[in-house]
Amino acid sequence: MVKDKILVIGASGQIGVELTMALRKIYGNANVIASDLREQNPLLEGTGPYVSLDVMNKEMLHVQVIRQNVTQIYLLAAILSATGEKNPNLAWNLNMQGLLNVLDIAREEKLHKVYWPSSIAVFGPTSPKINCPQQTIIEPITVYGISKYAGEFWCNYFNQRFGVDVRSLRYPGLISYKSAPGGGTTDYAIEIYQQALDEKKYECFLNEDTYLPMMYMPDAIRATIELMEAPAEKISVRTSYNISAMSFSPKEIAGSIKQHIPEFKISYKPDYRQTIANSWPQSIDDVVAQKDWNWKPEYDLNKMTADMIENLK
Ligand code: NAD
Ligand code: AKB
Repeated sequence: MVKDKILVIGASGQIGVELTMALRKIYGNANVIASDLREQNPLLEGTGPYVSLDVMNKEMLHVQVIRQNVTQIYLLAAILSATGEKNPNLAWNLNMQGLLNVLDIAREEKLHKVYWPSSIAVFGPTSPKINCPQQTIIEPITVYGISKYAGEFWCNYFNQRFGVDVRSLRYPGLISYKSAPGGGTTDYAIEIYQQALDEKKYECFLNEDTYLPMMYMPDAIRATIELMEAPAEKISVRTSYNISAMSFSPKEIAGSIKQHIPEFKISYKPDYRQTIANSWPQSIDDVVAQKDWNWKPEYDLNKMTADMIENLK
């Protein structure tokens, strides 16, 4: 069997830290190279190789891939929905050019596999709100969503035209406690736990009945690894797979927290992120992922809350 050498780009981010640690457990510390534009996350220090790398610098990226004998890339560097609306050009450039640089190098160097995440942000106000299917009307209204939708078709194109084995998931909002989130609309569902513990109160930037699809990080990491380890013939979707775990509103997550911290109080002050949230589906149908590679989540809202509070304490 050929030994894989993996490069994680954006390894210091919310997903990158936990995905790098999980990949190191499977492939061995020395075979998973963490890289990012910013400094290494303290949780990764001493656990394996780290290189400072800008995904926009294609030449440097190419040199690293050749020098380190990289065979797989996980590309996580991106600008998320809320930050993207503040700087649309930057979001478009990074989200598109970063992906094209990786796909080009994957084709030239015949990499075994590439992973690139899409998002529920591809969906827009005209998509079905409840159990939004894999294939449906897709008219995103954020620059982030537009870049993810275009990216999905670039992945499909590189697979069909050049045989690049690139795989992708449309993550819902991801909730975790190990590393901070990077500027998304769903970040309230992370901040709320820390504030509930520290302040016993939280002012939410979405209104109380804003339902969004969400997932706990352990499920997201497992989904990513299960997708990447599935035999290629099982992968029928080369744009990006819908995956789902739970759907809740700020009022419901507050209720779940109150079971552990009865004095917790939530108030609401919606801002520009409300418009973004309103444009997304409330829940996702992931039947294709279930059928193709047996996707099944483990965490619901209350199980996640218990784990978040236990760990944040
Ligand atoms: P994040 O912002 O926490 O991490 C992104 C990392 O990329 C950061 O550490 C950043 O320093 C790095 N980066 C930025 N520009 C770079 C560059 N030019 N070169 C190298 N590194 C660079 O984001 P995340 O939440 O970990 O998201 C990772 C991926 O998953 C993104 O594609 C995102 O769109 C997608 N996603 C995330 C969520 C979520 O809820 N976190 C949901 C859906 C999709
Ligand atoms: C965001 O809110 O931008 C992300 C996402 C759902 O892609 N968490």
